[in-house]
Amino acid sequence: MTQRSLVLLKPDAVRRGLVGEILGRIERKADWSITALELRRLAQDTLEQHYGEHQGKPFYEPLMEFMASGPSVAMVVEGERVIEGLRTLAGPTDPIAAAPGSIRGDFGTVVRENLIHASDSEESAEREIKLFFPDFA
Ligand code: IDP
Ligand code: MG
Repeated sequence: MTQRSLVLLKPDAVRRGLVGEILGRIERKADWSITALELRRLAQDTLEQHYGEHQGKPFYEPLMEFMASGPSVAMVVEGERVIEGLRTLAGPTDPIAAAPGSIRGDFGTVVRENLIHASDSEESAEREIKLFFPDFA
């Protein structure tokens, strides 16, 4: 089942020089491809739309501040079961609970700075791809 997902390598991943490492893990999955890729500082309104579901939660404001603290890498990944596959590759939200071998489990310690975002459903993926890459077919 071919799917697509919107992935963000968050500002901590860029700052810590982990982009190549994380991209490599995504690239090495059989039959997956990166079909759009850009390093950019995410605009406030883009972030508000992206994380709208979390508005009002205690972690929302610090999350917005963190996500605006430096450039991120935004990309579209396409291929066999990428939605579930990327969530597995990333590991659960809390990096301390994430298994070693996962991106968050290998490189993260605090929940906010957990290195990567990956779409959690096909519906989210379509919405997020439109938001981050409006010209993408
Ligand atoms: P996800 O990224 O695994 O889908 P979400 O629950 O959608 O996790 O939360 C979005 C992002 O908000 C997380 O990736 C993390 O950066 C941050 N976050 C979520 N829960 C907390 C928390 O309890 N404390 C601090 N930051 C949080
Ligand atoms: Mg989420």
